[in-house]
Amino acid sequence: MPDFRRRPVILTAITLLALFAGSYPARTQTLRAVKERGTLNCGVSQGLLGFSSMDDKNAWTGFDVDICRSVAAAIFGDPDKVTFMPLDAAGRFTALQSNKIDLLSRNSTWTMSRESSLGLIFVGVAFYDGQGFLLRRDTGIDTALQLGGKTVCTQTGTTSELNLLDYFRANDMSLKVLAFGTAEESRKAYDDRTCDVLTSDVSQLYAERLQLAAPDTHVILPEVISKEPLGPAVRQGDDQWFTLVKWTLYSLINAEELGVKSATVDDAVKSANPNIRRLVGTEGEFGEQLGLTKDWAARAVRAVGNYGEIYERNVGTHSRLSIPRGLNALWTQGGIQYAPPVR
Ligand SMILES: N[C@@H](CCC(=O)N[C@@H](CS)C(=O)NCC(=O)O)C(=O)O
Repeated sequence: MPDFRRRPVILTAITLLALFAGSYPARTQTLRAVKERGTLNCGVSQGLLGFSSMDDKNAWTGFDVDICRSVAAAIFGDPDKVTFMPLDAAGRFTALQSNKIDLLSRNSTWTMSRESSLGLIFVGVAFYDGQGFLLRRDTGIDTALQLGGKTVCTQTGTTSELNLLDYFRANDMSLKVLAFGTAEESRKAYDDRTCDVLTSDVSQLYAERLQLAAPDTHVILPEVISKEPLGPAVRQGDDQWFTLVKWTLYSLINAEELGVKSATVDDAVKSANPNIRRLVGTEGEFGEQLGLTKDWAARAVRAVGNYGEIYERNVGTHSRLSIPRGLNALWTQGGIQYAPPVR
């Protein structure tokens, strides 16, 4: 006689099995979808000089944009196979959660709650940043500790908004906060003196300052009040995609360390150095293990350059922003950019 009491147990087991079988492909679905679509959907900011903005030919350009392009080049051999989706701070994570984008590369800070409660995962740190304050030089203020009572502009849905309150509370200072939906709105409010101070990641303050009428009349105060490790993020649950994006970023950093540049990738293929050989695919099957071809990293570096080239071109000494490398120098050069080895 059948034991009906065991039925619920069996049914639960079957349901769990079906769920497991059904969810397994999720672990590899992003790369497949990107390949089928023929383009990478990449979320970027709406217009942040040096990081993601449109150039005079209406092409997306910048540091964050180049991260998107490097992934497209690793997959397709073509850095233009990217559909850029400009997103504001408040909408960027939902765009990733709802599959609108495959990758978020938008000056986003890696924090615990963005992973523990939003279902996202950061692949690494592309840019070590921190929060700062911008204000008019003629105020004569030279330390953030003199900002008590000021009106400060910031952007909603950002870590900047949260750190700002922490900093003023910790230093027992009052303030008035004006939080806007976009960077442009905050900048305008600062420009027309609705607020006295603009706060954001320091890299963004460099960018915003260039958009003001007389950039030299504004200063960035020396205090950096937070850690803002900015990096690309993906959805949790697709380990193959996470690994692919993470190692594409690391390949750019490793390429700089190994002296492999956009213009020298073809020579690197002939190198006798085993580290270079593994990076560019002359030795090993690292690309295949990612679901790509052996020259995945060579394609990425050929298309956008190594990490140092990307940095200098967009935000460093070869750019209008001219942000010193600082923490973003390689660990071998006094910074903390350090990529695990390709091996
Ligand atoms: N890194 C911070 C701040 C990111 C952020 O969105 N900052 C604004 C303030 S300037 C911005 O870059 N906006 C660019 C845009 O709206 O296009 C975070 O992840 O919350």
